[in-house]
This record gives sequence, structure tokens and C-alpha cells, in this order.
Amino acid sequence: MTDTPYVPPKVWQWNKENGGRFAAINRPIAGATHDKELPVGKHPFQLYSLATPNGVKATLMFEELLAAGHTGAEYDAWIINIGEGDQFSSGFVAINPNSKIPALLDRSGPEPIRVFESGAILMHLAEKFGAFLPTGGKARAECLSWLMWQMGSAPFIGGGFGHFYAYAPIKIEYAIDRYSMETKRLCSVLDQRLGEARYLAGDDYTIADMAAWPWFSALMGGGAYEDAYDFLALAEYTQIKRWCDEIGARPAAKRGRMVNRAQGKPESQLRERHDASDFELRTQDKLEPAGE
Ligand SMILES: N[C@@H](CCC(=O)N[C@@H](CS)C(=O)NCC(=O)O)C(=O)O
Repeated sequence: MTDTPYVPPKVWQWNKENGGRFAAINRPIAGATHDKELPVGKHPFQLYSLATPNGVKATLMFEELLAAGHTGAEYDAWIINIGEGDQFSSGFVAINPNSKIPALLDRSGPEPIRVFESGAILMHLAEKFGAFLPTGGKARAECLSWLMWQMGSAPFIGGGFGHFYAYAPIKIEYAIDRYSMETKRLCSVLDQRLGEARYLAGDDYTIADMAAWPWFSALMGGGAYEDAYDFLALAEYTQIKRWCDEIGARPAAKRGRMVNRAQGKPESQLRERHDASDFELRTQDKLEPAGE
């Protein structure tokens, strides 16, 4: 990094030591970096993930399906440590060529089906179990519209605002301005929608809410991107807060956000989930009691 203004070369070159927080894992090439198979458990669904906002979408859905009595939705959740490059193993790349969590292997049928992209995972499970996705008419159109809205806008919040405000090695006013404006615009879109409807698709809780909640509850909870809550004046979005609190009180949401979590209070971390009893028996405070 230098102080002289950057003049792009004729052809961009990969500078491995760019000082960025993710320099060790970011690459301009797709594909596996090493051979390693993924573990497989006993349940019909194998989830390979981490409790980032994109990862939590899938575990919210599994826990809601199980809470609603869909016993066929039992799942093993394996942790993928993206900071250490687990997403570039040959096994992971085989189920997600895009090397991002979450990725799912549906082993409930005659042959395993891979599903990647959190929105596709939500739709796959919703259609399989006939749950949390209205079957037709206005509610289905609203649900899919808000789901796609979330999938399309998340990178502006995370990769745009979060990256340039909290993670980039230098503070670039132009980039922070651009993505702060867009993040606030998206908050305003959501706040206005939630001022006219209880949930994104209307009266019912759907996969559209499950996609959006992990992102906005992280922002509204004040824990995301340093002091972004104050910087973006997020307290003004009262409808988002109302909706975040309501979903956050659901027992399935409380469980879903714990799965594949590897930071925060030890009792909030269930790094791998293989059984419903794991929430009681296998959180980090139980596996590694303080002082032992
Ligand atoms: N559009 C994807 C985005 C997934 C995504 O960006 N995952 C991040 C964590 S939140 C990841 O795996 N990053 C690892 C990397 O970029 O190497 C989805 O919604 O599933």
C-alpha cells in the first residue's frame, strides 16, 4: 500500500499481499485448493456452513421445519471454517463450485442432490416440505420477490458497506459514502414494507423473513461492523426493530442462530449440530467448561 494515487495498470494483476483482512483466502480462481472429503452424518440433510448471516438462513429454516413437526427435516450441521479455507476443499467445491457457505446435500431421495446459494436452499426445503412458502397468488409472489430482493441486496450491505467501513485497510470516503447510502436505502425499503405488513410476504412468516432477518437483526443488534448501528443511525427504523424482536423471540430462531457458531458467548455456540439434544448438551460451555 502506498500514498500515491492508484493508476490501474493495463491488465489487473493479483496482488496476494494487498493488506486486506481476507487476503489469505480471496483468490481470483475458482476450484479446490486441496483434497479433502466432507464428513457425512446419519440424517437426510447434510449442511456445511458457518453462522454468518447467510449461514443462519439455512439453520433457521431447519429448526422451524422441525418445530412445525416435519421430522423428515432432521439434519447434521458441519462447520466450515472459511477463515482457514475449508470452502476450498475438494469435497466442499463438489457441492458448491462457488466456494461459499451455506451448502447443502439432500440425501433424502434415491440420489444425493446438492444445493448451494442460501436462497436456493430455502426454496428447496420450502418446496420439499410444503412449508413457509405460500403456494400461489399474491402471497407467493410477495414471498419470492422479497427473497430475491434480499439475495440481491446483501452484497451491498456486507461486501460493500461492511467491507469498506469495517474491514478495508484504508478508509475510502467515496466507497463508505456510496455503500452507507445504499444500506440506508435498503433499511428504508424494509422499514416501509414492515410498516404495511407484519411479515415480508404479508400475514405469515416465510422464507423471505428467514433470509432477511439474520442480516438486519445483526445490524439492529448493534454487533455488526463495529459501531455501524450509530454510524448509520439505525435506531430510526422502528418497524425493522419490531420485526427483528418478534422473529428473535421464536424458539426456532433462538436455536437456529446458535448452530455452526464459532464466536461469542460459549453457551451461544453449537459448533456442530447432529441431534436436537445438542442444544442442551453440546454447546461450547458444556464441551469446554471454563478452567478445564
Ligand atoms: N450468495 C451466497 C453468498 C454466500 C457467502 O457470501 N458466504 C460467505 C460467508 S457469509 C462465504 O462463504 N465466504 C467465504 C469466501 O468468500 O471465501 C449465498 O447467499 O449463499
